[in-house]
Amino acid sequence: REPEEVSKDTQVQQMLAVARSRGIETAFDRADQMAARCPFGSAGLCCRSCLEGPCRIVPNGSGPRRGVCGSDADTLVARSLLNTMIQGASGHAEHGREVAMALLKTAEGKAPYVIRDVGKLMRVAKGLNLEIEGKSINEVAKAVALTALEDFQKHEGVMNWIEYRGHQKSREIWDKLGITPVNAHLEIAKAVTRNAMGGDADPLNLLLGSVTMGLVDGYSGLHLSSDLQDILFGTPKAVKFNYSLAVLDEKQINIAVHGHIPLLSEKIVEWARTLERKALTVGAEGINIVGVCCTGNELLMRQGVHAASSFSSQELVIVTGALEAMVVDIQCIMPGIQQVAECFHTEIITTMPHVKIPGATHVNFEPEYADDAAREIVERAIRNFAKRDPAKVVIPGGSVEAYAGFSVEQICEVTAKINEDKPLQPLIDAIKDGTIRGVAAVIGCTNPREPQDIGNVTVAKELLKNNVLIVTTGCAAHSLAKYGLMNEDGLEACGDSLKALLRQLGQHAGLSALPPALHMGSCVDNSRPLDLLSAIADELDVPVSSLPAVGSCPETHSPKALTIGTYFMAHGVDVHVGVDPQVSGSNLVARTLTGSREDKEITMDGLFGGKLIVESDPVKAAAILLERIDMKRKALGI
Ligand code: BF8
Repeated sequence: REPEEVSKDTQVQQMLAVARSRGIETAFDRADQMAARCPFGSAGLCCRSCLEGPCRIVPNGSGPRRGVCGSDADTLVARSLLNTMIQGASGHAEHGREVAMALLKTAEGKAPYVIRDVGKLMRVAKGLNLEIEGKSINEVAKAVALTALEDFQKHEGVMNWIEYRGHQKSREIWDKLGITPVNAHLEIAKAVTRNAMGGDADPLNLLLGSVTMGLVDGYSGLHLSSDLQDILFGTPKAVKFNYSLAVLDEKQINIAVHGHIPLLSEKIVEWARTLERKALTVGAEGINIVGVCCTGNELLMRQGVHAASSFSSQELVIVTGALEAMVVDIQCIMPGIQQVAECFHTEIITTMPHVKIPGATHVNFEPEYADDAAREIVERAIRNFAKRDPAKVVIPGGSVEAYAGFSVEQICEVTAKINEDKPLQPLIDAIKDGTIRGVAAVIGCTNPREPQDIGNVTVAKELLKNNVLIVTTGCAAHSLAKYGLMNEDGLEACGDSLKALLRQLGQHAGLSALPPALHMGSCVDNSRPLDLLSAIADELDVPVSSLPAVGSCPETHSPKALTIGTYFMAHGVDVHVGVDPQVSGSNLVARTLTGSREDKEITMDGLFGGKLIVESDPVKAAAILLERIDMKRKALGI
């Protein structure tokens, strides 16, 4: 593909052309080389679960219809989907556990962090039914951390974070189906076991296992991480940042922070400030931290750190030739960054013992020694500045201003200026009278196989022009920021009633208007849209599934995005994916997920009220989402 075909972003196009002219290969090139997709894997019909195989079933019906053990296509596809879900849930659960350990060590005085949001700590403690009277901040923090860690240990009951955050009306359905998780690690181990050769062969039962993974992801991953990160680093408030590859600064030492957990990157921001003067001694004007992927989202939400790239173009940040270090933690880190870095002076620094890349430097991160690791990394970057080759520096021009930081707390702070007693009421009224036709969470990734940003931006614009309010997270948020949907210019994309409302609400936030796409954070912050929906559902005394709300993942690549989508569907929210979820090898599985079976009561839609919508054309996808929004409005009588 030509650069114009791989991305809507002209800076990405420019940097891809630079990379190609220098013989540097990136994910976009590798995606082209992988253009012919394996027909078995694409349909979910390849099984590598044991040494009788690998077995594969031909999607078109010719050849054997069962694997050696007797598993048919339905079982293979359901197992393959569950494998994907296990990966997604494990990634987010591990994120939550790491943060819980950091909070525990902070509360015990063993890690160099401070509790930045004591109010949120107390609210979370109360929500968990913990005693706070007469307790010190650290005592309460320790109790919250230990309650979080129980969600990886307990053997009876229900995960504490589901008791705390789960919507009661959804809980009733999960409990009745026997799929409510007890503890994240136990459920993940069970899912791996049931998926192994000789385990669960019932495709519908396996699909319920996938829903459990969605709930593990949602509660031990998303909610738990957002809550604890807010406690440690502060609950996001409206903040301005810049987006684009142009946020790299030729005159400064540039450090990219990439991955997901903000434990180390927050410290890097701190140490960059502390060591600023040292940068001057090597001829730089300062130290510039830029964000990539969800670590980038975490830092921009709380500190206004500028964001350079979403997932698919991560290697191009290095191709600018102006990056002294790229520091990575966990998830969504392409090993390809090392090959690209070897063409420049950039040092790739891995930081987690279970996420290493051959050829990269490893600086081990433990919360107890966070300062040592962050200091060493910043000092390495300062030393690397002298190795930069000015002849190789190409930084595109022009970046976009954007506003982020829209936590539920921040949204309610704005709406409380209209109705102090019932802050959600202005939003509910707007939904009821049609000023807001519906709410859509545009979330998920960018994928090197897909044209970058086109799906994310098109779905968002189609919905905005129909007065659907957009909330956004993850790399989709990067896409929307780039095209002005997080500043006042984005109002042009909105229908009249939504535009007027955003202007009215903006004045209460000290802005000329709220941005049409409200940036709620990283992928673990997909807890926030559901917290908002749960609170609205409570006010209306209806299930979340009754609300005119949808999710859309137009450009996903990650198992995590599919697990997040399942967590939304388990609450009754329809979810669109624009990329093939690789389940087409089984009609039974595909139609159960998409709600197109005759016996509706055993589809996702019939059981939970929300279904999967698979549509690669973003305009058609938006039309389907609007139909579903209108259907739910009608059922609600609004
Ligand atoms: O957790 S959106 S590409 S960076 S998986 Fe990855 Fe997808 Fe980006 Fe964040 Ni989420």
